[in-house]
Amino acid sequence: MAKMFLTGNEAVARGAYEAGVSVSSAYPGTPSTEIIESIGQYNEIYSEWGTNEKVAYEVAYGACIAGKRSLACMKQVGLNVAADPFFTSVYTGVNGGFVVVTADEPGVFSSQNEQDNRNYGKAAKCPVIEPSDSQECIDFIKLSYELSEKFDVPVLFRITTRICHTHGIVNTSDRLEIPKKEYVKDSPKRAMIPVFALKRHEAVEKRLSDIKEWSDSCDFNTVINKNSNIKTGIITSGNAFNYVMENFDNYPIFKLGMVYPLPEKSLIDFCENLDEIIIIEENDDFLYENIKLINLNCNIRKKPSEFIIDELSIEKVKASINSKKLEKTEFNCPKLPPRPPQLCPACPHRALFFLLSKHKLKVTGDIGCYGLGVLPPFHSMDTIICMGASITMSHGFALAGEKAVGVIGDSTFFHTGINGIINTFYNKGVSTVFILDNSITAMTGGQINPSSNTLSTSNVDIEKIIKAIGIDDVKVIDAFNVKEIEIEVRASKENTGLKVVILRQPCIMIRKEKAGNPRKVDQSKCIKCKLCLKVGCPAITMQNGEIRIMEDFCLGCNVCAQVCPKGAIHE
Ligand SMILES: Cc1ncc(C[n+]2csc(CCOP(=O)(O)OP(=O)(O)O)c2C)c(N)n1
Repeated sequence: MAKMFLTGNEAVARGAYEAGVSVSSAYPGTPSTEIIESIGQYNEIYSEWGTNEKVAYEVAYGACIAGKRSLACMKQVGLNVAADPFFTSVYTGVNGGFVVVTADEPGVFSSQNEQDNRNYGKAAKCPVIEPSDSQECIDFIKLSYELSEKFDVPVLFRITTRICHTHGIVNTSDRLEIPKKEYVKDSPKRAMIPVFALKRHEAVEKRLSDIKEWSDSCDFNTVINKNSNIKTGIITSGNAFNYVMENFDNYPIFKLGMVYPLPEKSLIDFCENLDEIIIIEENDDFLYENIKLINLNCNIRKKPSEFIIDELSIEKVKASINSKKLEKTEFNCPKLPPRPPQLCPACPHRALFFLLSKHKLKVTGDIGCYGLGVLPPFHSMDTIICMGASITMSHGFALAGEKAVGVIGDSTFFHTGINGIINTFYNKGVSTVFILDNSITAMTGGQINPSSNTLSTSNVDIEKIIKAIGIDDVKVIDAFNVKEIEIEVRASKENTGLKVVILRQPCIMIRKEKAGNPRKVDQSKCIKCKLCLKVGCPAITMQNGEIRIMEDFCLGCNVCAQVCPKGAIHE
């Protein structure tokens, strides 16, 4: 029973290890990424990066049906991509235990929306578990595998950014050695043709009511201060529980570790001698809406509606419980200078965005480091909706009489872009698609993808895929070659078919050496037109009326030198 100091994500990995998990798969996405990275240290668990969340889900689920305890992990929007297998796997049940982790993002630090995936549990009729700290990440993961196998059901394990990234001291245990379960063919249970699916729906409803009954005695839920004299009780879960404990730890508290289905009898019992309860939860009023349906013998309150948006805080919880206005705590510490996110020096995405901006093209964008193309100095992305939407929306723009180029990265291309490009081609769409192939999934910290060259994975060449689809008009260009890219950017305005331009240079974070020697400004030639500032490189500044390149920062991509109209920038 060693003690360790683990983040929630590391604790989920540890929990999976201790629970005897054998197979895990994920697609990276903040705040979930470190789970699989941390699982990498346990040789007993096979882990891989899937090409998207649906793929990762199905790989892990396949291992579960074949008989091994398995795990799939994703960020909240990842479950949208994996929703199809998720819903039906609740019908088809498990063999080895199966847990899917959804890492939600109250506060939207690095996502495209703030969806609350507890709703998915209810919609899919799947139990939802929510831990409040690292210890519970370990304990609840282990309990989740027991729940999964006891009721023959996948379990949705919901964590949020603060739980994922906060360290806590945990007690660890040895790994359970779980033998592989025998695989026995059972098509009526697992092959969902309509006639079988209808039958399985019956089983799903029956199972849900069994889990509901069991939840009254399960180890996920805890009551604190049951005999307090305070007549206002608090029902809470997840990280909201931690905020509650800061100021209201003497209140009667019902801490839900399983937030769906709800333990009705226990909640009725909890409220018996209370005048009112207040429900403290982050994002949607999910618990409130469901608890309202139970016949509780007291008044039920919830947080103010505006707190559905963004994270909760100690102050917001105080304001909710005391029905007072929100007081903002002013911390007495120096304000940090604002640091807007920027593309790195020698980022291979820079030249394209400079040119898209220069030529004022409409751009249907995608999700990756190149999302920074939305911000100054480029202002060049018109849309970012979800992974893969750049290619498909560019096709849609053309159908509505607007020309927009699609811009997508390599990881996102393999994620869902590949379906879109096949769709545009087979529907004879008109579009220019720029694929930024930096051979890595940079945005989430540099995970490998099929474009990466590693010894343990096979490399997939995007150009060969594009050609294999049947698209002849494909070009591969050096991502630092401003002149050649500009030819393609200009040509996109007149394009009458489907053209794919692959811009290739490795991400600066995976280069073994600088792209080139640092550049310098020849002040005698510089006319201070500031065009070089428009490439948005952190190494280029204006000091005392002169353009300067910070030598230590410059990694020698030479994009600024190509942009300078006077040849004033050189090695
Ligand atoms: C459905 C979904 N899954 C995962 C993410 C997290 N995420 C954001 S961008 C990205 C991939 C970026 O890789 P790539 O397209 O190669 O661009 P790069 O960052 O390397 O420039 C990922 C995994 C997300 N936003 N949405």
